[in-house]
Amino acid sequence: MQPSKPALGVGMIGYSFMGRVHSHAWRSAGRFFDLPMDVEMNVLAGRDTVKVAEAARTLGWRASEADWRRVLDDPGVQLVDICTPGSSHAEIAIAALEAGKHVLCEKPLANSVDEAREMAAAARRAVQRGVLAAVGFNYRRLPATTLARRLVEQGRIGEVRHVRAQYLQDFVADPDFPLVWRLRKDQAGSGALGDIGAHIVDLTQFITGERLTKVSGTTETFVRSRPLPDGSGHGEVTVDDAALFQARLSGGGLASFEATRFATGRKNALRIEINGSAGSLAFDLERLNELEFYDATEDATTAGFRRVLVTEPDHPYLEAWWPPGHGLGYEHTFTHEITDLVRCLAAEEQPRPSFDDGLRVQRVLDAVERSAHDDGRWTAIADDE
Ligand code: SOE
Repeated sequence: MQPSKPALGVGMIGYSFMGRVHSHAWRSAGRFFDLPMDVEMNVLAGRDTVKVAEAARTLGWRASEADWRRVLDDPGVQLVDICTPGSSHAEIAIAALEAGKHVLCEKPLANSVDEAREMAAAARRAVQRGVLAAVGFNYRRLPATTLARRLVEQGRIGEVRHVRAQYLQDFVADPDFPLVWRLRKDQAGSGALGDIGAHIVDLTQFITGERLTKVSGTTETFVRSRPLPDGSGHGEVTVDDAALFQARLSGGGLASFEATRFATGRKNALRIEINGSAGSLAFDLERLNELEFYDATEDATTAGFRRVLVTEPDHPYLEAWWPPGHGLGYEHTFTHEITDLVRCLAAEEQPRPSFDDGLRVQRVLDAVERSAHDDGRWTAIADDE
């Protein structure tokens, strides 16, 4: 008989888009990967008693709760998964860590550097008590992006000279799209910058292993007034619709970033190209099972970008999935995120990205905003304390 595994009771807060994908991941991780703990989806919390009970039933949670604080008192919960808008991340995460619960928090970590700094400090205190915290930058968990990181680490593209990163969406391009929480600074912190720009900043730092050291940027809000969701009139858009910035990297390279919700026709197009002294890599989320690789050391008569189909069992995470050529999707990034997290918890190791990694991204977002308010002045990114 197999020895029984320790249980990991999970309490999740929030059940819209992110809550739904996280639920799928909590349910599937242990069915495809050999996890060292048994995940129990114990309680789902949300403000509306009826809706959260219905969501718990549909998404596979054992119980529901209308007050997130009660999740923190629940002895059956060892980990709190935060899938709420950014305005409540700091309060919930700090309270959960103080209550001795591990935390997984959706990105971006917070709505401001001050909040992120407090969260990172709480995580550093918690780790002394064996309590761990991670932030959910899910695109690190794709086989293709993890392979890209490994190739950079192995020196296959040499020294990083350029990063060209874009995250393009168009879901608010229609001026009649309502003033949802993602368009309100008090709830979301920022717009395209924090929502999707944060992903390409994290991915750049993850793949290259370098940091952004200074930025120069500009932001724009194209549609400044939108219909309120309840139909009672119009309200002001208080976040950016688009952000463009350039950066210097700690290894001496240059990087450019574009995050927009106004790229009509582009639904969820995250693209990143890295040019190194010995070759290049290119990734496009709309073709997420592929990685382009150019090896500049090859004979010039036959060298060229080759499309690597990242579906082999020896590719990252692929040991658990389908035969070669049978690709993965968006949801698998979260399944891999949960798998890596549970393995770290069982090994009592700090999961990555940590709250310190989240704070580093928050500092970049903040520097871009300050630069944009000062006509694009180059703005240094403070080192972490
Ligand atoms: C909406 O813009 C959104 O869902 C982001 O919040 C996610 O982080 C991104 O993965 C997809 O787009």
